[in-house]
Amino acid sequence: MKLYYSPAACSLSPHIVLREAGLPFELVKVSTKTHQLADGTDFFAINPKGYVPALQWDDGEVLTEGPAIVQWLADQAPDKGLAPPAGTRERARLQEWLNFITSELHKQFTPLFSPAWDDKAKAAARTVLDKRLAWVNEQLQGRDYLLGSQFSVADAYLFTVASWGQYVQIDVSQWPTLAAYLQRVAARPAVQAALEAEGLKK
Ligand SMILES: N[C@@H](CCC(=O)N[C@@H](CS)C(=O)NCC(=O)O)C(=O)O
Repeated sequence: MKLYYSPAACSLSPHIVLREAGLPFELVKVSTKTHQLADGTDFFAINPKGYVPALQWDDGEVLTEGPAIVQWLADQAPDKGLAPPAGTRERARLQEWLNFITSELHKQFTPLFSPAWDDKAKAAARTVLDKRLAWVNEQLQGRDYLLGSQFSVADAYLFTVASWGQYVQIDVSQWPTLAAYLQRVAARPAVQAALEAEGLKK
């Protein structure tokens, strides 16, 4: 299968999950500005939504939406414990986190990266993000990962999104539990390998 990605974008989350799961995959880089692949292929022809991540199975069918992709990947490698079994209360907790990260964090960062939003809109997004990240910091107290002691796909997503703070002057060191958590996730070999492959290692 192929993962269409852009360096440091939200596609880093399924990229980490592919490596944590030990599944075979090919990375295909997409420019989120031109919506083209390196060889000039129009990305809209692959994913009409135009955004990454997109996962393409070997028969050509494409799955989009990060939270759906990471859960499907986790279910391909159940022994890795990247998602609790479907139908359990623990799986519902995982989905609660994925939905929170996608709607309350990921999409609040979007205005901060876009020249289309004015300063007032950006300031409002910052206020929401500060509140949400402070709440995440509290939730992580006494836990190694979002679901407890076991790393899950929600951690791959939170790590990806919270790491964007460095690009938009949101200093996560003001939330020490969250900052320590991000270091813990960053230290995982699969995360290091994904960062290296995307050219993000410092
Ligand atoms: N709802 C989508 C959003 C994906 C998304 O926002 N992708 C961004 C990068 S983080 C992107 O590719 N933006 C370029 C564009 O929308 O044209 C998901 O959760 O997967």
